[in-house]
Amino acid sequence: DIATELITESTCRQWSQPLRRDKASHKGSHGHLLILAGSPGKTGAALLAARGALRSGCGLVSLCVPHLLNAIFETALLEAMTIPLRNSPSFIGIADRDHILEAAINKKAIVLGPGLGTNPATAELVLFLYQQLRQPLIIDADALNILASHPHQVGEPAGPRIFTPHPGELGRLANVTVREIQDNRLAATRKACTLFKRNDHQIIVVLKGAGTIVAVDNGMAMINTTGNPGMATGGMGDVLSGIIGALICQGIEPLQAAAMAVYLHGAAGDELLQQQGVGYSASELADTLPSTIHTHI
Ligand code: NPW
Ligand code: AMP
Ligand code: MG
Repeated sequence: DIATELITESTCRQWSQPLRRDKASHKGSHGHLLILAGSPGKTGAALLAARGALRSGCGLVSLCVPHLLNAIFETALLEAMTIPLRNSPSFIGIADRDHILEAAINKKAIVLGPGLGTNPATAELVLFLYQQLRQPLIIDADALNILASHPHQVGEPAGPRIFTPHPGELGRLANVTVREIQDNRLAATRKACTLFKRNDHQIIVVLKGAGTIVAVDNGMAMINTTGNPGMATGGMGDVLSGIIGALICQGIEPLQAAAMAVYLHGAAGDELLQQQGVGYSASELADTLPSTIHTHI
């Protein structure tokens, strides 16, 4: 039968060796993450992804931002760098492609989608980057919606692809109802991996929600054991995308990074629930990650 495992503290510890820091390590030793996210009204999503990444130990974080929004990003997050894109004031689009490809050169992973918007020029860019980027790409939110609305234009990926849908987003991608997904979350996640499989590059799907599932295109799937309904609030998924990116940047393989990220994300939520009850925020969850990682890993 096909393997299904639980994601627990002990499984995560088996993968954690790359997180142990050499005494003389420097910021360049822990990877540089590129985030393409945020649009007017949804700058928070990009900031939360960056915060999730920084709080899980990423060496450097850079955000590609439409130039009108640059001051917001630079003021809101001191530790992340920004790359203001010149072609359109308020969205990231295909006209920025050369600038983005250049920015991607020294990055170890790329997060694409939180709060990105679905402008047609943005859609063209997402479809282009899906095929071009060789690094692991974490595809979330509006990037998922864009792929869902252009199924015949989704080409061959040039590197590993990690999809992080909630059931609503997976429903759009797979053209099925949320009910059908929730009735058999494991099968829906496994099937989603095959939907996008085009070549040897790994396809990983993370189906979020209570009991998050992480599946890979060879049939292997894992079920998370952490998390609670206090996490059902805006911005939580945006933080997760940043954690996955940060763990890949620090040298963990994409599949393990996805599984470890959902475990730590849920464990941070569990700690906050215990300390203060429901009502903790996504940015608080990000800020809890250092102690969560210290405790569990
Ligand atoms: P319903 O309502 O139950 O029928 P959307 P979004 C379903 C950004 N954000 N189980 C749900 O179905 C994001 O990054 C920005 C079952 C509903 O139809 C995105 O870019 C923030 N169903 C953008 O906003 C903070 C579930 O999915 C639909 C489910 C839109 O993202 C907030 C809702 O999903 C946000 O992160 C579950 N567990 N979860 C910011 N501060 O900038 C969801 N559904 O329409 O994709 O909208 O997820 O809010
Ligand atoms: P998003 O909908 O993209 O903001 O993602 C929500 C995040 O919160 C995902 O990581 C979910 O797994 C998590 N989450 C939401 N509701 C629950 C729940 N009831 N139990 C556990 N985790 C949840
Ligand atoms: Mg989301």
